[in-house]
Amino acid sequence: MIFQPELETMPRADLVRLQRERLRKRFDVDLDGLAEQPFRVKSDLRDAYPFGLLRVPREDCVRVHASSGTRGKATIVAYTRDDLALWADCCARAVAAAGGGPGTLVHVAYGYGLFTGGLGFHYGAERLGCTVVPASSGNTPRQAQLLEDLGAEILCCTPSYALAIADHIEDVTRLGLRAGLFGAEPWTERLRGAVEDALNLRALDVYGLSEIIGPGVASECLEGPGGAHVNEDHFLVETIDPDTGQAVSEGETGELVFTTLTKEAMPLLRYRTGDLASVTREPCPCGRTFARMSRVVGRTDDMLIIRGVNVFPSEIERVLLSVEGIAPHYQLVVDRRERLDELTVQVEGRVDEAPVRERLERALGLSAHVEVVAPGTIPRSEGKALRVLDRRA
Ligand code: DLL
Repeated sequence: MIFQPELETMPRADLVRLQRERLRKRFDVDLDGLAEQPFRVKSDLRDAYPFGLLRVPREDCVRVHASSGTRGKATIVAYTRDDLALWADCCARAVAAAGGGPGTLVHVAYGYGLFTGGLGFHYGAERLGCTVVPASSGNTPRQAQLLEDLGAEILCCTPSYALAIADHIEDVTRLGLRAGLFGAEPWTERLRGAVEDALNLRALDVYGLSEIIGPGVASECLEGPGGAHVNEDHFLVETIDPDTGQAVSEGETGELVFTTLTKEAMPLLRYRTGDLASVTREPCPCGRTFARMSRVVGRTDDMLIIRGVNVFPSEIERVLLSVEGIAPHYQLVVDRRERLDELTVQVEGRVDEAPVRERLERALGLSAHVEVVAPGTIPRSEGKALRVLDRRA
């Protein structure tokens, strides 16, 4: 189902016209001159903490949220009533694209509170007319129980939390789940397969960030997996070379940059996300005309440099989950011994360490220790998984 077909399937020429009008109105900037505008970055938000970037009186904001602050101090974002409405629309589009509609039972296990995941999906699903189970995250055995008892059809949580919930499900055939809206953290195609097997559902990627709105900046549809439709009537997307700031060509991986076209409280022009992905405007079988972004393949700041070798955690995940018998739970520990960096990869599952080590070495060009630990040893996350423990600092 398409929630707002008049917008989501709009001919691209009309869409560009709408973007042009909105950009002019909001920022007094012409679309053709966008590339000359300066970027905004995360530290602009930190410097303006908490309310320095508000473009409306604080009293006109009806809600605040915060970014998770995993990399430094959290930043505050604020919403007017109309901001909340457009956000709910975007999340309703995501739930509809996952097969939801009025009456669909939607279980929300993203954290409720300052994090945007829980309340974002909550109001999106309500907006669509779904029956929402506002479980929030935590108390994982009860999550499993609720899924079994109430028969939710759509699950919303981080992919790592979906796996943690699956640990507590005795008989997956007793679940009514059809689809899941998973995001807020990087995950690979391999992990998608693991989540789909563990919960017997279609796992869709949903992308977003607090600074831009929260979840619902982009979301995958059931018909055209492999790309999340960017809600381009609200968010203009660019992909740039992170080193030069110049645009990369369509389909090439670059850093995602967003401009909010409609937000009132905290509009942002050319916000650099740090997230690396590619964008295509190829038509999608679902009929939506919005551009699609690939999975986030990494962040400009999550690259590990170990003994001079550049390593992306997502690359390690891809290698690990290609090994038969490895469970989709892992942690990377980076340490410094006798002035040399060491990478230890902890995994669970029924595997021998030597072949995993060899495969990692071949793929990364870096030797790593592999430790197969007892099932349940690696901490399960209730939200964003903490995959890397860097003990060097
Ligand atoms: O994580 C918003 C969200 C909630 C998105 C629920 C999806 C689902 P922040 O806490 O501000 O907001 O973190 C934003 O998380 O810049 C990415 O690095 C990462 N991220 C979000 N979605 C994905 C995804 C929410 N689908 C930061 N794949 C972003 C990879 C993602 N990374």
